[in-house]
Amino acid sequence: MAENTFYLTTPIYYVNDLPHIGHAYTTVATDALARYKRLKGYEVLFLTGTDEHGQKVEKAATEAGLKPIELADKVVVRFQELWKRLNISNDDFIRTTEKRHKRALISIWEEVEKSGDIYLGEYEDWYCTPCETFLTASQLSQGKCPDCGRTVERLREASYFFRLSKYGDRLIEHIEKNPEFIRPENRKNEIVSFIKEGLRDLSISRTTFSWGIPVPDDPSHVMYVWFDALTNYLAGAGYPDVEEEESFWPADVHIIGKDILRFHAVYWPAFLMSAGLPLPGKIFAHGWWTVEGSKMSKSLGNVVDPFQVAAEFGVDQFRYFLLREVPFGADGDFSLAQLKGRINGELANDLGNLLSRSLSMIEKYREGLVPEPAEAKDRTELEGRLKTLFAELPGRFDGSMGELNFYKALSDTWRLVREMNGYVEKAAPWKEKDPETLSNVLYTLAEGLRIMALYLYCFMPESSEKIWAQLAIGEKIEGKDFDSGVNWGGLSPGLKIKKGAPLFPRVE
Ligand code: ME8
Repeated sequence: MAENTFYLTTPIYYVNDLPHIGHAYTTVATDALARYKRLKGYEVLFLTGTDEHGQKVEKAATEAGLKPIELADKVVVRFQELWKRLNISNDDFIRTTEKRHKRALISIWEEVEKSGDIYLGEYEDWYCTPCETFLTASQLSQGKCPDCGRTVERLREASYFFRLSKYGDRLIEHIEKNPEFIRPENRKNEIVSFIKEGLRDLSISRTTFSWGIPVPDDPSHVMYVWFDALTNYLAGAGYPDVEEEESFWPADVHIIGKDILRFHAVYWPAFLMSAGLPLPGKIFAHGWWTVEGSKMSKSLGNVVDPFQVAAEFGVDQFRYFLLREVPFGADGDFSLAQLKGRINGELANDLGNLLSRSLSMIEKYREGLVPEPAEAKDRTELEGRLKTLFAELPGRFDGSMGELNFYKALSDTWRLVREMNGYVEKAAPWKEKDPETLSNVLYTLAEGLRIMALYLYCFMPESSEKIWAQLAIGEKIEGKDFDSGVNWGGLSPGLKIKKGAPLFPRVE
């Protein structure tokens, strides 16, 4: 693997449906981590894309009177537009209908076959088409799919099988030796129990439909959509053409929803072991969003359209809400009341006001010039407390980001935003008579804001850049070095600030 690189991925999303808030959630979270890693000096590969083969897509296309590729070509644009709209900084976008993906897929199939792990057999079981999953009778819930609750069909067909049963012990060993491999802990425990119940060989080809990549030397079969889809992560790293030392593979983290953990934490590592390839460093399964307390579903008509939320409330407001509302890993509920509460309470009041007050005072008392900090005369305690908190934040923040605990990274940062507000009240620059002390307070506010913007950048890139622009820093945060940037004292006195429109307007 190449040095100092960081490779992270989102799931590739099915093109049978339009993007919704769930897709936005995973991708925004991955974007936050990608942006953070870049600021930390890593060469990052952030991959997302679309999953375009399989029965589900074929069915949706037929229903829409389109060929599968026509449906894919249409829907993929919506995903790409959404990522642009949400300021997602993915370095690559992969579609499973691309040549590079097909090449990777055939290659891994051949490697797995060489290991003797593929055999031809016959498959008969229950199948849930929306979830593209075979289910045993005992997995059904009242005769229906346990995940989506929909009707299942009985399927019987000739099928190639992958010897998954052979990999149980090795998987358990890997999970035990690498405590960070499956996160969070409760999800890891579920996977461990699933493996310990005993793994059945896995059907990895289909003959009942044709929308997929044909099995090498037996084109009457197409590869199982999950075998196909998971390989995108290798294809995105240039497999099999890029040399190992040059490659971003293995991925550092696959970020996914809890619904697809088994595919990522059991099947995928087993395929990789069989092909003799290294395993990803971490698989993080986040929780599931409900909407105003109910499961999000087309039939209930409560599917949240991320384009609409962004248009109505703002991109950064939406991004902030998603990562601030619930700890990453836990389930959450999307409600307008909560969203508005966060926007008005935290973004508009705590942060937006702090910026506009601070800049107004610099305009009023120092003609808009960031003052030279002076040794505080009688305020050392106030500033001292604030500076100690600023000095402590990098370690805490890095720790939280390392665990993908975006919620904690944000709440710790917010604690400082609130401390800064408390500081303004106590320091009361509007009453200050001593010019040096006043300079010091104003500098402290501007410098605190500069640093806050660095912390918030990975969550709210556009607003953070605006804070820097208003402080007239003359450089962009993107491309900066985080570690030196968050040290106190980086703001140059003498800059002529440019107070702008309120950063986060209140919403009704
Ligand atoms: O599963 N809350 O694609 P998909 C939170 N193509 N996240 C949600 C969500 C919700 N209510 N609904 C969806 C697939 N998600 C496969 C993946 S990867 C090799 C192949 C998110 O379009 C969550 O990340 O059904 C989930 O894992 C993903 O969307 C499923 O997207």
